Amino acid sequence: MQKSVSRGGKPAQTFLAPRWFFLAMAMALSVASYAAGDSAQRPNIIIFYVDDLGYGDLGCYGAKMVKTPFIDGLAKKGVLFTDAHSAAATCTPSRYAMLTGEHAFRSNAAILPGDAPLIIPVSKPTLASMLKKAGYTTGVVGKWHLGLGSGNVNWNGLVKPGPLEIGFDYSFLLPATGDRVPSVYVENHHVVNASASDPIAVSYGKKLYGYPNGLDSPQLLRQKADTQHSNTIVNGISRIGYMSGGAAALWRDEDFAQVFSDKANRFISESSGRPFFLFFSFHDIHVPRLPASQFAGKSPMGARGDVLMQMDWTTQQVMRHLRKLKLLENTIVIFTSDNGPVLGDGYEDKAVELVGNHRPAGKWSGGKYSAFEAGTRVPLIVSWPGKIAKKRSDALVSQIDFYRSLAGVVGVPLANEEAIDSQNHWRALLGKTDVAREWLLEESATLGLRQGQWKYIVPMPPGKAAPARLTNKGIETGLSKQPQLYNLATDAAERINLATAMAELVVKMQAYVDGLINKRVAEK
Ligand code: NG6
Ligand code: CA
Repeated sequence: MQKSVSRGGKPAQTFLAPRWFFLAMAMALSVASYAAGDSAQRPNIIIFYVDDLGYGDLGCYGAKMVKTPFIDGLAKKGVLFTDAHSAAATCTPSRYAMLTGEHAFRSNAAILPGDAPLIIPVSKPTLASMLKKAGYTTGVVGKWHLGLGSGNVNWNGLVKPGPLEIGFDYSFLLPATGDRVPSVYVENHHVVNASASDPIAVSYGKKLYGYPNGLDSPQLLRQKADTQHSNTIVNGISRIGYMSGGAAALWRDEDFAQVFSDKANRFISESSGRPFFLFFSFHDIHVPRLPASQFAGKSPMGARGDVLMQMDWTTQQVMRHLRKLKLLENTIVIFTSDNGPVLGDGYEDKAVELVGNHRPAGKWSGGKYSAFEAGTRVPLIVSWPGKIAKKRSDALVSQIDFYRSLAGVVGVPLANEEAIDSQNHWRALLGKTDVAREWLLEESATLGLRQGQWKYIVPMPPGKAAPARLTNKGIETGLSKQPQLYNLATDAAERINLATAMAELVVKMQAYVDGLINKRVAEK
């Protein structure tokens, strides 16, 4: 369509308008008819999104020291993926990418403080708004970490824009992370139990008083923390950032699993009759790890093992509820993680000391934050009882593909400028084929490109601080000032850098990355 070209002085739009009009009408009709049609038949969709769960952390992915029987059961009836990826090695960029179908580097979305504004523009279509168009009731329960408000949010008034402005009908949130203030729940537009007589203030700069902080009052702490996590103490745990007020609104970390599963189940009950989309976003197994009493001390791996068990239980609570409502057969369940695993992440909770033989990342190197494979290679299980059979799939897929894949399922046509990094791999997600992505981008402090067995890691630019392959906190970053090329088929651990020996492939893969950085529309 050359809409700017004109003939004989007349704007070309005059000639094109009727075609656009018919196309637009056809699109509108197809959506409307789908939305109005047999909505009862359309599958419900749940994304269980665990925080910081590693490739090797589940029984069905080889874990021995910790038991995850319920999720193993899901895998027994569904498709278990061995080469599935979050879009990034940290939370905010992964979530941004999954919900928008666009890589986070395009809008510089990085880990956010707890007072950050919403980073998804309200004008941008999202996975939730797309499904809403198709007649779905949409909800998000749990960790958000995509910002709220538009700067200087008033925690005592209307907290918006947020999920409700980008396509969700219902939200019950932990605004940022468990280790960041404000340590309160936000339901739809309001802090739960906010009180005008005890107003909430939040700061990520200036110190606020009202609650003790970790540096001044270490004797009040239940877990010792690093300096970064040593600000406001809530529930015996110091967090990142300062907060005052809102005493009646403060959460108890030990309640998260119960509170979130109750809220999710209520959302499901209230939406039955219409198809629903639930984004169930765990706090587990992120720090601070404070399991409910029924899980505390139950695993041989300390707090990290306990919250893994709790995460398994939480999934079961929601799935049991589905069974009770007889919705199991008509619900697609997608179970995955926002980034790879980490042991010590700010608190002394014995995760490092008690890990024993357990390998949170399985056979891959790195983990959360890392450019190595375990940064983004995470568990993915897709289950749809009665519709898909048990299978282990080696298809290369990304969470960024949920957008176009699900749009295909519910029949919503997408513009070329929408979800530009997303590809429709629905057949692969259902285990009907092992052919999916030819290439896949892994985002961390740099970019990595997968093509078949090859893994290329873009070197850090000369101006950036010298990266360490291993930090003093034991985190294998995978960053280097040199290009890195690995053959994952023979070198899963990314130890033998072939970049010099295979310089031509490096040039090709870098050119491919450059092309992806510059692209503006979805691929056909
Ligand atoms: C980091 C925090 C880490 C964790 C992470 C976010 C420090 C030193 N580390 O900045 O503890 O909160 O942010 O994790 O502050 S994520 O899973 O949400 O990406
Ligand atoms: Ca995370």
